[in-house]
Amino acid sequence: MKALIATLTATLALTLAFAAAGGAAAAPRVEIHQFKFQPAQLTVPVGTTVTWTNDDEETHTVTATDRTYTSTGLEHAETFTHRFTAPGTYTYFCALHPHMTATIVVR
Ligand SMILES: [Cu+2]
Repeated sequence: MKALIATLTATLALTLAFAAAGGAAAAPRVEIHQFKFQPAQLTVPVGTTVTWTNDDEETHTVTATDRTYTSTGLEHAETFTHRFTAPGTYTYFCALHPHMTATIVVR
């Protein structure tokens, strides 16, 4: 129990430090709006968690082109997050509307 509390405390301290250091850049967002991911290309540092929000009334998904991750069907106002842990160019799309594509560049 003591170890768990120590771990939680350390995690919280790290989270707070990260938030203080990163500000808005630490939590980049992609909006899904009128059948488009906006921005269509987003560049983030390694270790960043990206949050997608579905602004449409239509259901959408956030699905990696290489299928390494996918959201469930996101209803209006629902969100999905994914953390990018290695540098690269990651394309993704909506499994329900495959013409909807976008890219996360991780540096
Ligand atoms: Cu869609």
